[in-house]
Amino acid sequence: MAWIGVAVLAVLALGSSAILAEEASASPDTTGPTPIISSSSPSITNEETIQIIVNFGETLAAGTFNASDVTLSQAVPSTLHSLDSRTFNASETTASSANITNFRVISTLLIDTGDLIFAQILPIESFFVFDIVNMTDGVLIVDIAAGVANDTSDNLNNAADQFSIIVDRVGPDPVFTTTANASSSSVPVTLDFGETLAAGTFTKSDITAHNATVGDILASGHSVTYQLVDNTLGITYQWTEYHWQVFNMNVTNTLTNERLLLSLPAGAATDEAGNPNQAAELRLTN
Ligand SMILES: [Ca+2]
Ligand SMILES: [Ca+2]
Repeated sequence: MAWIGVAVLAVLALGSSAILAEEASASPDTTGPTPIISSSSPSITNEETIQIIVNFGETLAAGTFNASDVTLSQAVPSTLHSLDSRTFNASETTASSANITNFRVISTLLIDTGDLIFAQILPIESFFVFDIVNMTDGVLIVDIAAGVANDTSDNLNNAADQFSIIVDRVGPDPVFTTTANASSSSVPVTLDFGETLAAGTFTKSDITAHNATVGDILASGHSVTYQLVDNTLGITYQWTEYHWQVFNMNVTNTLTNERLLLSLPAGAATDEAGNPNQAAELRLTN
C-alpha cells in the first residue's frame, strides 16, 4: 500500500474535526506530538526536487509549525555507496545550500491499495508537505528539533528522528586498466565504475571486443538481501540483489601483435540513483 498524492477535501476534513473534538473531551491530552519525517523519493535519488512529508499524528495549534522549523544540512561523503550499511563515510556536515519551497499542510491523503484508491482524512494541521530544491550531491539531512510546535493542548513536540537521503546526480565514469600489452595472449583486465551500480545493469555483453574474447567476469561490490513474508499463505520469499562496482575479467587476445580494443558504450549501466555511465575504452598495442 502506498500513498500516491495529496488533495484537500474541506468537507471531509470538517467531519474529522468533529470526531477529534469528542475524543479530546473524553481524556485530557498531556502528550506532545512526535513528528515522523519521510519522503516519496527513493533512498538514493537523482531527482531535482525531493518531496518531504512530516506527520505529527495529531492536530497542532494553528500556525505553530512552519518551514523555518525545519533544519537542513548536508554531509559530504567520500563515497556514495551502500544501501545496506547507510554509513556513507561522511567527512563533514555543513549547512545546506538547499531551499524549502511549497510548504503546505494537507488534510487528505490518497492511498492506492492496488485495487482501490481511497482518501484518508487526516487530523487538521497535522500533516505537512514541502519540496527541497537546489541541492548539491551528497547526503541531505532533515531535522526537526523539540519544542518548535505545539498541539492544541499546548504540549510541545518531541524531536523527530533524523531523516537522510542520498542525492547523486553524476553518472559512473568507468576506467579499464591492465598491466599487459597486445603481445600477450592472455590479458587480465579490470573495469572499475568508480561507484556501485544498480543491480543487474551491467553484463559482459555490454563490452564490445575487437581482436579479443572476454572471458568470465568476477565482480565485487556489495549485496542486499530482501525478505517478504506472506502471512496469509505462510510463505517467505527471499532474494538477493548484487550491486557491483569492480569487474575483473580475463581477455583472450585472438590476434597477438595486432591492436586490441575493448569498448563500453555510454548508458550501458546505471548507478544506484539511475544515472547512466560514461563511455570507456581500452586500446592495447605492442
Ligand atoms: Ca498531544
Ligand atoms: Ca553517481
